[in-house]
Amino acid sequence: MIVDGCDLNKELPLWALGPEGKSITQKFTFVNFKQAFEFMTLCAQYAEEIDHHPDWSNSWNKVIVELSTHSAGGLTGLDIRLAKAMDAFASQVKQTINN
Ligand code: H2B
Repeated sequence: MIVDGCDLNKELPLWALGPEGKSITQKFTFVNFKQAFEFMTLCAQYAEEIDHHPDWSNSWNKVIVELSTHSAGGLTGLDIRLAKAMDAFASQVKQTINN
């Protein structure tokens, strides 16, 4: 599926398409709660900057994320932007803690 010029399979391979193609989801797994929360903090700051927010839940070292543009009733370029940032934050946090 292509959203705002982004081929989801190619550019966001870790994300799965939700029901009816109206959202994308990913389960992020970290080594512990501290790392998961560090990831969530980075995401929250970015979400505020772009005024676009994830639907998510956290259970210890796991963060389950669903992205969708509520006002549009489906996926937009803002979800793509947030998804790419979240992928980058996840690898940033994992490197920081593991090194
Ligand atoms: N986040 C998401 N995921 N979808 C929206 O439609 C949305 C949002 N709308 N964050 C924004 C906030 C809107 O409610 C505010 C008023 O700009």
